[in-house]
Amino acid sequence: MRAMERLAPPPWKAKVVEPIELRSPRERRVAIGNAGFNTFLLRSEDVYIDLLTDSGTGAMSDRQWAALMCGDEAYAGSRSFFRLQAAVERVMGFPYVLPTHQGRGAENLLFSCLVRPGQCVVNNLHFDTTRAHARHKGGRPVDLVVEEAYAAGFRAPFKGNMDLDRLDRFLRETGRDAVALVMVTVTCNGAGGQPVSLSNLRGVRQVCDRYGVPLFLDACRFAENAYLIKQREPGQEGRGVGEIVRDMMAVADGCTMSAKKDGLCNIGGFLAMRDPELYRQACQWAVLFEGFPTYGGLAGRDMEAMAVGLEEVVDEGYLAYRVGQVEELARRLEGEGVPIVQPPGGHGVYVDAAAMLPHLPRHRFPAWALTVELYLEAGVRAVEIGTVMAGRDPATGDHDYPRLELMRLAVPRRVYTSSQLGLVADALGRINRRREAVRGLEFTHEPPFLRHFTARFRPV
Ligand code: PLI
Repeated sequence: MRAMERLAPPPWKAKVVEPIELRSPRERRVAIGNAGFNTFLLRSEDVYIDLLTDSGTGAMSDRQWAALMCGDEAYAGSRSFFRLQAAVERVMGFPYVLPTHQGRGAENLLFSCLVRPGQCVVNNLHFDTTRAHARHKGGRPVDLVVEEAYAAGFRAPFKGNMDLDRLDRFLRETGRDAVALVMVTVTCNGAGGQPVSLSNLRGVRQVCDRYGVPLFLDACRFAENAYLIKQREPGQEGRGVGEIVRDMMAVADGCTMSAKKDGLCNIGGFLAMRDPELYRQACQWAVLFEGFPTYGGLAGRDMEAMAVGLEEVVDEGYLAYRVGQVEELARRLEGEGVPIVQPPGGHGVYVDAAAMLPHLPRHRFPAWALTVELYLEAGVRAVEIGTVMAGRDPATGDHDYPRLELMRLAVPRRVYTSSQLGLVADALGRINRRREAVRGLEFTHEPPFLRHFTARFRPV
């Protein structure tokens, strides 16, 4: 693994800017109180540096903005659809494409075709919407990521890998008919934006072939994954990212894609595949859930921006800066003694809140408490990936404690400068030095499901 010591400058300059403002400490106290101590309920104008998500929050290029003007808004047979289809085929190699309003729309179409009630959907680690869509079709989501994904401080190059032995055993014991499909999420968001190696993807394909199970990628962050393969996988360092992307996709029968991440767009997604029969079936569902198959819930202009974004995202200058910026944030946090998931992944840095705030029991939500503290300290918005987000175990009614209690600092694409991210590291450093003073929280309002979006709390 190669750690970059100095961040290369970005291969772009700013042409449009959006003013941001740091509220006073008193205003921040009022804002977070009004939001029920939930960063999802803050107004974005009360946020100084917004690291809630890297999804749909990136800056488009001048070429993407120019492409918007060329959108063909025809209901059927839009020229913009054919541009998108050609870009997907060129970059990823899949001939059949169905645009969707965003990534979860693609999950809905795919699972509507492939998942029957009672069947399992296997993933390295399901993202929430993927898990929810599998369940919505009566499926049973199963996570088979490698064990080291759960060891936050342990450094391994590919902590997003599927555990191939467990996958083989699971498919053998469960039987082909009880498994709808296998998915691999690249990069693995739930484990810290950790990449999946090319050799692991090829191994997953071999196991799937042994049992005749289809394999799809959740490709949201495919370019970041390819760049991390180039950096970390022996034998891949001399290759182009575009080539690595095509090798990653070559193992799969298709992919779901949220263009809000590595499509460099503010909205959009697609389902791509090789099988014409599956495509025909998915078109039927597309008409019902998304729109006619040549627009799928998007404007023609959105498809134009996506086509350009897919070509731009595999640019190695862009990726070196993108991944380098995340690495730099991680280095600065390490310098402050803040415990983080190691090594940093592609799209953000994940703070190990359980390790940072050991005085807080899990039922006082340490990672959530840290998001509140970080907002109060510096107007920075992060997101909890921990106990609150995990929800309750339906069988016992208790919190369904996840193995990791993390706070994610997701870095939007082409948005913030190094000095702005440095400010985030400084703020967490200050909190770390007085960490025993960070208070836990309890619910004042707890919604029955997807509770993190609208829950309200009070400090205890
Ligand atoms: O938000 P969507 O519907 O465009 O995409 C859903 C989705 C699917 N897979 C993965 C790995 C995701 O990370 C994902 C969305 N992620 C969000 C919103 C995030 O904040 O990470």
